[in-house]
Amino acid sequence: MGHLASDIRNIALVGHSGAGKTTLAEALLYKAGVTKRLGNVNDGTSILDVDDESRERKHTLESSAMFIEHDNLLLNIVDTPGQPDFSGPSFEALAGVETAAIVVSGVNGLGVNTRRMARAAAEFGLARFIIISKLDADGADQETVYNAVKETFGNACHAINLPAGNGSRVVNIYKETQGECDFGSVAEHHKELIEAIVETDDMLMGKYMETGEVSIPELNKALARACAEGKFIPIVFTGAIRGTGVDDLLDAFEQFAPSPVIGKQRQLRIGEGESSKLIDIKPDPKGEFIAQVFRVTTDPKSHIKYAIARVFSGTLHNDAQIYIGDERKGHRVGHVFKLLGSQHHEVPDAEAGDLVAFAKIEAHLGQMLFSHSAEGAIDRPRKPKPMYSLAIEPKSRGDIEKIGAALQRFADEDPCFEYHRDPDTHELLMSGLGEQHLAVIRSKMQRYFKIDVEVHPPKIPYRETISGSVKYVEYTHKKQSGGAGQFAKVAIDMEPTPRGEGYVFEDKIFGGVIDQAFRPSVDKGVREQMKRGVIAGCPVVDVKVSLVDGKTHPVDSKDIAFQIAGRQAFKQAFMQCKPILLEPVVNIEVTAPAEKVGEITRDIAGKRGQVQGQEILPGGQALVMATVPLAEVSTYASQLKSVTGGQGSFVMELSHYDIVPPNVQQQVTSKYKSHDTDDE
Ligand SMILES: Nc1nc2c(ncn2[C@@H]2O[C@H](COP(=O)(O)OP(=O)(O)OP(=O)(O)O)[C@@H](O)[C@H]2O)c(=O)[nH]1
Ligand SMILES: [Mg+2]
Repeated sequence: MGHLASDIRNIALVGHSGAGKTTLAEALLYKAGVTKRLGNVNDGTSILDVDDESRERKHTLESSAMFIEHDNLLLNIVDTPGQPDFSGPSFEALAGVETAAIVVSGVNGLGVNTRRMARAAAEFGLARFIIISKLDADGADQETVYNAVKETFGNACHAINLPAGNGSRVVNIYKETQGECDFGSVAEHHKELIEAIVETDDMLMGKYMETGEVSIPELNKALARACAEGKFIPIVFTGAIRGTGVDDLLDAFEQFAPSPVIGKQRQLRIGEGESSKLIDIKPDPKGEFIAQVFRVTTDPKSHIKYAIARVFSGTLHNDAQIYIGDERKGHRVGHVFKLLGSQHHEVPDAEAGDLVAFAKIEAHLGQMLFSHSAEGAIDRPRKPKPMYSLAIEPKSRGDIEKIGAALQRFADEDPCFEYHRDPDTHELLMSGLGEQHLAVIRSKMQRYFKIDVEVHPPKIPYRETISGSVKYVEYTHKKQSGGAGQFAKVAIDMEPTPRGEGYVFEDKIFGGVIDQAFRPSVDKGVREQMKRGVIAGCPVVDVKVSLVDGKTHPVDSKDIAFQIAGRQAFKQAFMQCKPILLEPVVNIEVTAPAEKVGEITRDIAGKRGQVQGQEILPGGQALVMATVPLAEVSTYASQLKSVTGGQGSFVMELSHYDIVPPNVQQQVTSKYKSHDTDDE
C-alpha cells in the first residue's frame, strides 16, 4: 500500500434502497480488475453484501468496505444500507469519509432516504456527489430525474457527463467539447460546466475573464476544494450493469472528490460541553496516531471481531501497541487489514488518511484509537434515535443468559439498536428504527446464537394511586402454628399526596401500643406492597400512610408480623380510597412534509393527544408538537410510516403521569390477576 493522504479518496455510497449502490460498487471492482465477473445482488454473487441476512433479503443491511487502486490513487469505498430501518450504519459510515456519493435511481428518482442522507452529509460537512444510476434499465427517465435532482439540491449541482444515444452511452462533458447528447449540444453543456467551476474560485474567474480559457489542471485544483466546501456538487450518470459511465465516475472521484488533506478536517474534542477544548488533527503520517472506529463486525464463521477505523493522523505498525479510548493499558495490534467485502488483505501499517480494520480488539463504535494513552474524541454524525421497541422473551428459559450476550453484540455493532430492562415492568426491551430492523435482529439471534424469542409490544408502565382518603383501617395478623407464633395489629389512615410527591409515612403512635422497634416494619411492609401494586400490579405512588394505632404481643410480635399487617392494612385502605390508574404521557415532536400535517394532527387527536404547536421548517417540512398518552403511541414508528409514506420522523420523551379514563382503567385492571403469596 503506502499511499500519501493526498492520494487517497474516502467515499461512502449512500441513498435510497434499491438505487443501485451495491451494484455500482461491484461495477467499480469489476472495472478495476479486482473481480473477474460482475457481482450481482440478485443471485448472491455480490462480494459486498457479505452477511447472510443481506444476501437473502437482497438488500444491504450492514455497511461494507472495499478499496481499489486507480492510477496512483487509493479509493476506499463504503457501501451502506439504503433502507431507512437499517440506516444506523449509513450514518456512522459518514464518520470515516470526506465524500458522500448519493446514488439516485434513474428509474424511481429521489426517495426519502436520498434526502435524509444528503442532508446528514451536508450537516456533517462532507463533499457530496450525486450519481444517477441505471442508465440502461427499462423505464429509466434520466431527464426527469436530472431535473428533480437539480431542483432538490440547487445550483451547486452540475453534471460531469450526460446520457447520449438514448441512454445507450454517456458523453463526458468535462473533457469533450463537441457533438450531441440526449440533452442537446455538448459544446454548450461543456461551456456551462467550465463556467460553473470557474465561478467557485476568484483567481480562476479573473483569468477566465481575461483570456477566455483555463487549463484542466487549473480547474482540477479548484474543483476538489469547491466540492469540499459544498459549493460544487458533481452529478455523474452511470449504468452499472453495462459499465456505462463507470470510467467517468472513477475520474470524477480522482479529480473532484477531496482527499483527506483538503476534505473535512477533524478535531479532537477534549472534555464535554461548553468547556471542551478542540484540537486540530492533521492527516500527517508522522503525527500522533489517531483513528476512530466507524464499524464493528463479527465474522459469522470464525467469530473474530473486527473494528473498522478511519486513520486521521500518524502511522501504526502492526507490531505496535494500540490504546482504545482513554484506556491506560495498550493492546498489541497484531494484524492490520484492508477489507474488501468479506476478504481480508493484510497490510503492515495503518496510515493517515486510510480506512483499515483491526482484528480482535474490544473497541466500540465511535471509539478512538491511539498509539499511546490519550483522551478526547472526534464528533460523530448525528443519527436517528431508536424509537421502535418490543419486549422480548426467550422461548426456552435456558436461553436467558445467552440472550444478553446476543443483544450486547448487536448493540455494539449497530448504532441505532439499544436494549435495557425496564425498571417498572421488568420486561427486557429492545429498540430499533422499525419493525423490519427488529425482525432482522430476531432472525440473527436465531441464526448466530440459536435463540428463539417471542416478542410483543412493551407493557405500559402504569402507576396506581388514590383519589380519596380513609381513617382507621385496622388489620390483625395472627398465626399460631406449631412453635413460635406471630402477632401484629395495626391501624392506619390513608390520604393522597400531591402528584409527584411520592410516598410519605408518618408515625402517629402515642405511647407504646406498638413497640418503637416494630413501627419501621409497618413502613417496610407498606413499601413492599406499593412496589407490587393493588389493582393492576403496577407501583403505587403519591400516598400518605399514617400509623395511628395497634397492639404488640409480648412474645409473638416480630418484624415479619408487622410487615405483613402493614401490607394487608395498606391493601384494604387502598381499596377504600377510590383507587385510580395513572399513565405516562409523552411529549412528541413529529417532523414530516408540510402537506401531511393535517393528517398527523387528526391522528394525534384520535389518540387522546393534544397538539401543542406547529412550525414550518425549511425544505417543505413541518414540525408538530403534541402530548399523547404513551399507550397510544407505543407503535407510532410504523403508524407514522404509513401516514407519511416513510417521510416522517419523531422523537418522544416522558412528560408526566396523568389519570387514565375509566374505560382504560377498567380494561387494564380486568386483565390483572393478583398473585398474592401472603402467608396470612
Ligand atoms: N438495469 C439495471 N439494473 C440495476 C442497475 N443497478 C442496479 N440495478 C438493479 O437494481 C436493484 C437494486 O440494486 P442494488 O445495487 O441492490 O441497490 P442498493 O442501492 O444497493 O439497495 P440497498 O442495498 O437496499 O440499499 C437490483 O435488482 C439491481 O440488479 C443498473 O445499472 N442497471
Ligand atoms: Mg446495497
